[in-house]
This record gives sequence, C-alpha cells and structure tokens, in this order.
Amino acid sequence: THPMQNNLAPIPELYVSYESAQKLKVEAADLVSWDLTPRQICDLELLMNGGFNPLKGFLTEEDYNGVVENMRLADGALWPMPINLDVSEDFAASLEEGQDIALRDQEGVILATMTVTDSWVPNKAREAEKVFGADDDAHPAVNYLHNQAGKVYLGGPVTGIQQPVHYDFRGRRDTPNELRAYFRKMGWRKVVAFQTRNPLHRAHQELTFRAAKEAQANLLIHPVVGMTKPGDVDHFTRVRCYEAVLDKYPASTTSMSLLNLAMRMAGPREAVWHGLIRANHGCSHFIVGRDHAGPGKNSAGEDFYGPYDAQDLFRAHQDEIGIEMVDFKHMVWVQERAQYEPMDEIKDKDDVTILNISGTELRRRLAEGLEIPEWFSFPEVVKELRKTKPPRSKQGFTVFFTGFSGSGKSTIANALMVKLMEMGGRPVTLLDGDIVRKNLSSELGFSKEHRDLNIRRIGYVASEITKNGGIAICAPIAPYATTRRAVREDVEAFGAFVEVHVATSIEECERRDRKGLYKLAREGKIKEFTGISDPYDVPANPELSVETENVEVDNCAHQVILKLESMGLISG
Ligand code: PPS
Repeated sequence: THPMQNNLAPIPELYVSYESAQKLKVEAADLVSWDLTPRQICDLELLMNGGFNPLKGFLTEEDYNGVVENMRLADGALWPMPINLDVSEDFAASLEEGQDIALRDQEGVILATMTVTDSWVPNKAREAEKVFGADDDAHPAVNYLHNQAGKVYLGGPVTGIQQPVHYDFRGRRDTPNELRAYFRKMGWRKVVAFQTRNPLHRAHQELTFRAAKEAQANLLIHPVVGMTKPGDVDHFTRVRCYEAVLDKYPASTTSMSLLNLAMRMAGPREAVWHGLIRANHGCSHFIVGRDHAGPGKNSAGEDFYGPYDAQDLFRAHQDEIGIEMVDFKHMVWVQERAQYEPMDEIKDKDDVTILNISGTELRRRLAEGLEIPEWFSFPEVVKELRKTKPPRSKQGFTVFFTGFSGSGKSTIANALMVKLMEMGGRPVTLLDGDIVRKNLSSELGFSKEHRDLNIRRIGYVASEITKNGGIAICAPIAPYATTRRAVREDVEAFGAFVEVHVATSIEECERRDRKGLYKLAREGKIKEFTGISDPYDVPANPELSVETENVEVDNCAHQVILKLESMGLISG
C-alpha cells in the first residue's frame, strides 16, 4: 500500500524550547567542544530538524554496524547511510564514556550538545565496500572517508540548541516541519519531490512537469545546497538558475526549497536515503532517475553502479521508505516535432531526429564559449552559467609541477612564467618550493605531516589565485598523491588544474646534485630526503609528463604552453 496522500503531522525535532536553549547554551560553554567540519554541520542540521528522522543523534556503534551491513538500525528501522561524528584520535582519547560535549560551528557558535555514549575506530575499508560498493578512492565519499574523515567515530544523542546560520537564500530554506506546514496551508496532499545537484535545463523542466501530472501531484524542486560532488556548479549560481526555471511552470503548482544535505554520491543507498529525507519533508512521491546520485567512474574507468540499481533498491524498500517512486523518463528533443518526448515512447525513432546534449558536452561548450541551443536550455539559465563559467581562456588556472629535488621544476616553472607574462592577459604568480618555504612555511620541516601542510597551503593560495582569474604556477616536490589530489579538488572548484610531472629520474637528479643535498642525504646528514630516504608517489595521471634529460628547458616550458593551448586555457 503506497501513500496516495502525505501525512502532514509535525515530525519530531531534536531542538529544546527557546528558554531551555538559552540556558543550555550558557552551560555548554563549559563543556569540551568539537569544532564541526562543513560536512558535519550539514549532517547536524538535518539531524536536528528531523530531516534524518528517526535518528536521534550520531549513530552508535551498534546502529552503525547494522547500517553498514544491512541498511538497518539496531531496532530494525531502515537507514542506509552512516551518520557519524568523525574526530581525531587525540580528541576521542580525551573523552570519557557518557561525557557531554558542545558542538560548535566554524565561528565557534554552539549549535548543539551531544552525550558521547560510543567511541570506536571503524573499519573504513569495510564501510567503503558495503556502503559505497568498493574501497576505491576514485569514489568521492570513499576518498573523503580515508583522506578527510577522522580516525575515530563518536556516537550518541544530540540536543539541539539552534539551527546553523545561513546568510544566503534564507527565505528559500525550509525545515521538514516548515514544508509540512506549507503543504498543509496550500492543501497540497500529494507532492512529488525532485532531487538535484545540477542546473535545470528544459529536459528536466519537462520531466518534472510530466512526473507531477502523472502522479496528479504538486511539484517540489528540492535541490541540494549543502555539499555535492566536487566540481559541481556552485549552489549560488544554481539557485539563480532554478529561480529562472520556476517561472516556467504553471503558476502555483510548483515550489522550490533548498536542502542543506551533504551528499555522499552513494547511488542506490543514496536514493533510499534521499527518499527517507523527502518523506520526512512531507512529500508523497519522489523522482529517481537513471544513475541517481552516481559518483562517476571508478579507478578502472567503469561505473560504480548499474544505471538502474538505484531504482531497483528503491523499489524493493518503497513501502518502508513511505514515499512512492516516480521513475525518470529519459527526455529527448524531437526536432521535427519541436518538443521533448520520453525516449521509450517514441515509436518512429528511425524517421525523426533525436537530439540531446550530455553534461560533458555542455561543460565543453561552456568552457569553449560555444553555442548552446534554445531547445536545450532556457536563455536565463545559460546566461547565469556563462557568467560563472566564462570560457576557459578567460578563467584562472593552476599549473602544478611535481618531481624530485633538482629535477628541474623551478627552472621550467620560471621559464613558463616568463612566457605567460610575455603573452599577457592574466597575472601570474610563481609559488616555487623555496619561495613558499621562505614566505609561507618557514616553520615547517620535511615530515609527512609538515610536507602535507606545506602543500595544502600552496594549494589554498593557488585556488584563491585561480578563483580570482589569475595563473598560479606551483613547483614543490609534493611527494604524496593524496595530497596532490586534495589540492586538485581545491583548485578545480574554480578553474583548471594542470599537473606536470617533471619526470627526471632519481639517478639523474643525484648525478646533477645542483645543491649538494643528495650527497648530504647519502651521508645521512639530511634525513627524510625524497627519493633517498623518503617516499615519492609517481603521478598516475598527470596532464603532462616532461623528460628533462637531453631536453632544453625552453623546450620543456614550450611543451607546457602547448598543453595549455590544447586545453583551451590560452589562445594560440
Ligand atoms: S615538499 O615535500 O613538497 O613539501 O618539499 P618542498 O617544499 O618542495 O621543498 C623541497 C626543497 O627543500 C629542500 N630540502 C628537501 N627536499 C626533500 N627532502 C628533504 N628532506 C629536504 N630537506 C631540504 C630541497 O632543496 C628541495 O628543493 P627543490 O627546489 O625541490 O630542489
């Protein structure tokens, strides 16, 4: 029996009353506190406002094990996603069982308290396999799990003091109970929710409109503005795009609300999770498309999940989720009839021209400043996208050299800088290893921890330069692949990241020994020397790899210029 209508009674929240909150806030100031990460703030918001109902706090160890193994809490309730407070080993070790802690946002505001009933070291490899389908760092959530999340998980009930503060689009954000109240007020007894992390184009508008008609329901556009897949269009731009598209629906049939969810890109499990969240928000129907919340390709270049795995898992649990699935129709433009039609309903496929523009093709056209036809998207949406994503030749970018000490990174980087300055157009900043160690990282040594800090600082500066339309040239050793990847993600939020491996062999670097450091390293006078007594992860997929043996510096720099041209970053 599927819910034909939604039940709009209020759902439980974890907030205490206003008076209690004022009191608790004062008391909580004396507690040990944990500064929440951006992802934890998203999770906490949905825990507190009932978006993650029936959860009453961060998962206990027993609940976590059930969720990981078979998508169920210890009491048997369906819940597909581990929601944990991941912390450092040091922080966990400082706590006693049953201790209350304060949870603070990044400005130090206390949002909640938590009673820590459980503290354990999770088996992350198992979590990756079971929840995300593979222990493969190419999956954004697995990468997060291994390289960003703390080593220890804390579990226990949460007492909500106040909602996280948002300064953007306040009027567009609603708690589950606010949406329920809105639907009650409007008399919307059937509501179909559309989850999205992308701008809406005409095909989406068409399919959501059809879904609403089919279900005889009203429509809720429910975009995620918390955290989505690295590289997605930022939510500010997307919300402006959504606002433009809202006008295209028949008046007062459709509404939009922003959801501060931190997505995990977990495909099938994510779809079930999204369904539970939308049921909590008072929706009766939920659209699940092809490859719902797909994370892209794995490290072998294959899809993590089958295209309809999410629909299958959803269907199998639909009654428990309490929301009815509307499966996505793949909408395509039929040129002769000048309209969108569901691909599977077109009988005369061989006689008509079927058009479609993939996400990858759209990004290419934006990047190269090419035409985007009106049948594909609304002019208002294209205009917004072009403002945020000017063609690549007008965006900032980062060239990141990596290689052994003495491989020639600095020399090539300098030559590249001069060539780019000769061309003009964008300001160029060189973040050479030595310059950085003098100006930004003078207190750091060469332990793994210090090298990572050094590289993250470089990455931070490079991403700011890139965001502001400049060119950053970095030339550190950067021996660790995971750190380079983190920097790549920081930069790619704003522009291209061009990794150049200066592939001079360690033998050649040692033979040249331009600074005499290899000799000292061999004698043990310099410890932890990269390539001699410290590791170097050879880049697996750099944009470019340059040989320096028997090649002029000028030629090496020219190879980089050619690469930049071929990527559309500079015009030839
Ligand atoms: S890292 O690993 O990316 O943080 O290193 P980086 O900031 O590029 O600094 C490397 C330069 O420091 C000198 N140096 C060492 N390198 C490697 N290992 C050890 N232990 C070490 N101690 C000092 C060395 O001159 C490097 O300079 P480059 O320009 O790479 O030759």
